Amino acid sequence: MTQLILGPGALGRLLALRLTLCPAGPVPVKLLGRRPLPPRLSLTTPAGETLSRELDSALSTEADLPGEVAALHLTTKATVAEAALAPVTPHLPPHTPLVLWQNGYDVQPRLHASWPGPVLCASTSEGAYVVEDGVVHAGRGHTWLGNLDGKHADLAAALADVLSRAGLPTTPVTDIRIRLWHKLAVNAAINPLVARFGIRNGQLRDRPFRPMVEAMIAELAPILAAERIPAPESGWATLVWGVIEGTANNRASMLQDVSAGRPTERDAILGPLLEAARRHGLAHCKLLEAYHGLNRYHSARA
Ligand code: KPL
Repeated sequence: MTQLILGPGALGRLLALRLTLCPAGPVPVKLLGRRPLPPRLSLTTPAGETLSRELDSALSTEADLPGEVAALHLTTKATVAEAALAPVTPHLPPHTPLVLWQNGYDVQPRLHASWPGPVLCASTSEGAYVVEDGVVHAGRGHTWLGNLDGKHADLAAALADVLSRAGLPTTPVTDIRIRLWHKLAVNAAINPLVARFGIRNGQLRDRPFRPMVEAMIAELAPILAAERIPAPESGWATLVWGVIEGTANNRASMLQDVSAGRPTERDAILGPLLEAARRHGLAHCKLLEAYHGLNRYHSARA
């Protein structure tokens, strides 16, 4: 059965190529996008090796879908996830499992409620970026996979096995909601700041940015507590500074979006925090509101 991947950005290409190149034998894959893809795509591994393969790809607007779909992996940005899904949905059996790979916590609860088949969410720390003819797998990470209600454990375990064998280590979990919120908290503390000031993640360790990160964490922590998201054992600050350290050389995704003039994922990352703050009657969230209020395409030099 085919793994259908909708969204040929860095993550979609990484999934498609890793599955195709699976050492235990190629996993059937079809990659869907809005624009035609080159017939051959290359994967540069973290060790610097480049492998290229022909991939089965198609336009997501066409009904040319495989008969038997193991799962539909939605790998677009959160900003376009539902629009990308709409033209494909009528051509799939309603029981098709859907796997959501988006950042933040915006489309996940909505599609969890509206998709007729099983829905899993993935949270990944794999690092990858698009190059013209493929993708660079820049940093190895880990992926967690689960259903927001802790259901479909067998499906999560089976898919985790397929991904792990293909070189993307994946663990099925029953607490994916908490893991998505943890990643959201890290993204909220890092991404708006680096996008606003046009800096790499590591520069947040220096003045004048360091106190800005601390102020963001101070604003986030009570909202997460009110939302009953348990803090990591070592605390939010340790989690955030650990990610900043580990990704010091990165240009974060929101900075890349801003630099390329694309809409940012501010609604998926800051939106749920602001919504939770309002719902729990928490006082004015000065920083979150200010960063959310910046233009959708705000300039890194604004
Ligand atoms: O996930 C990231 C992103 O760029 O969106 C971080 C963790 C901030 C790493 O760059």
